[in-house]
Amino acid sequence: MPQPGQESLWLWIGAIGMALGTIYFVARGWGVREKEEQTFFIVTSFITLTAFASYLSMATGFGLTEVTVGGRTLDIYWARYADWLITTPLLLLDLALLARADRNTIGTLIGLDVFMIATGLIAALTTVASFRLVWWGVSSGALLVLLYFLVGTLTTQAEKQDESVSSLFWTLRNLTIGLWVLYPIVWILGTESTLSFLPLYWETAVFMILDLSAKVGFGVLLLRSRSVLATARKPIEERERAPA
Ligand SMILES: *C/C=C(C)/C=C/C=C(C)/C=C/C1=C(C)CCCC1(C)C
Repeated sequence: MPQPGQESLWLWIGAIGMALGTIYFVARGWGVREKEEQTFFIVTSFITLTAFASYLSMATGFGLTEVTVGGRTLDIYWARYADWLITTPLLLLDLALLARADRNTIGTLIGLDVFMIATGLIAALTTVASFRLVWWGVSSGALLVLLYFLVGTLTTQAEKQDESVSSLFWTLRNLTIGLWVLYPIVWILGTESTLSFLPLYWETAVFMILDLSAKVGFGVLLLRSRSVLATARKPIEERERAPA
């Protein structure tokens, strides 16, 4: 099993950050009694808990493999993709619950997302340099379609919600778009594309900052206001009987 180099510093920081995020979300959610509100705390805690395990596995070398591309050996942290396969659908689920999205919208978003990460994993493990870029292109195409649904259908559904809910949705949606588009760019600049403008050390640092922002940062903003979460999940009829 290959062992992480200097970049393990960032992986340990990532693991600690995800652990602290999880503890914080669980602690905040502990006293919440309303089932509908609890959902947000449960989903969000599992996001950072999963990422914690992934970072720990990368820091300790389990999540690392080597791929030989055109005679060059690349260090590939495959555990990232296992993490993202679970955590990115959960992040979308949080957004969808906030927007009270219908089942087809949730299915489409999560389907595109799983397709994006799975094809990204193929890109990372493929041994022919040009095919790696082809898979990167396929995965990036899925990201663009996903963002199209996020900005279109999901936003339309969110705008039907109370003002406080739709404004929180707006903030989290923009944070998500802003951060998610950076992932394929870091990938292409980093070691995975074999271009290596960004050496593995710096690539690992940037992914760590992106991951902490997209998960812990996202969670802190989402779970900040209990009253907004209560409004977001209150049954529609109840809301109409007693307007907030
Ligand atoms: C918490 C982790 C998050 C929010 C991860 C998001 C990851 C992506 C949006 C990854 C996208 C990629 C492509 C669009 C192209 C291929 C390479 C990937 C997997 C980095």
